[in-house]
Amino acid sequence: MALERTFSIIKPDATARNLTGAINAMIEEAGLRIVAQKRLRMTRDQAETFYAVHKERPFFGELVDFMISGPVVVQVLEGDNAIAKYREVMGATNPENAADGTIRKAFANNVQENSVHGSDAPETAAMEIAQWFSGNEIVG
Ligand code: FUP
Repeated sequence: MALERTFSIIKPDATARNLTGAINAMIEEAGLRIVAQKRLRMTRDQAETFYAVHKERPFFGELVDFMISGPVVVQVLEGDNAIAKYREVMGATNPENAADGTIRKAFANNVQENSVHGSDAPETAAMEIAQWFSGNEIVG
């Protein structure tokens, strides 16, 4: 198995409910290592850049408003097959469809306020990590 890195966000609905530690525990229990982490408030420009792939979708404006509505925790996670593994730990985008034991099943409010983001492929993981972290902030 390949040692990979993926990019994660603990979203404003989760930081508002003091769930950073509970989510980090689920990440670590899954065998993923948090090799970089910082809490910040996204600017509108940063959120629009991050979600540029969804620019034409009807929910884009609301999604950006939500992502800048409160603090987030951005992270780099490392482990074997980290990208696919974290997608499994996160659960389906819509918590109504998320499996038991997943972060979104446990904590998400709805399809928009769904507590976490995780990269969906190696190329997006690399781009997303580079948007938020410089090399010397990531300590594996
Ligand atoms: P995911 O990769 O599971 O986060 O899902 P997507 O890339 O499909 O969607 C990215 C984000 O857009 C979701 F996390 C939340 C938001 N979204 C909505 O607000 N409404 C929708 O109908 C679909 C997605």
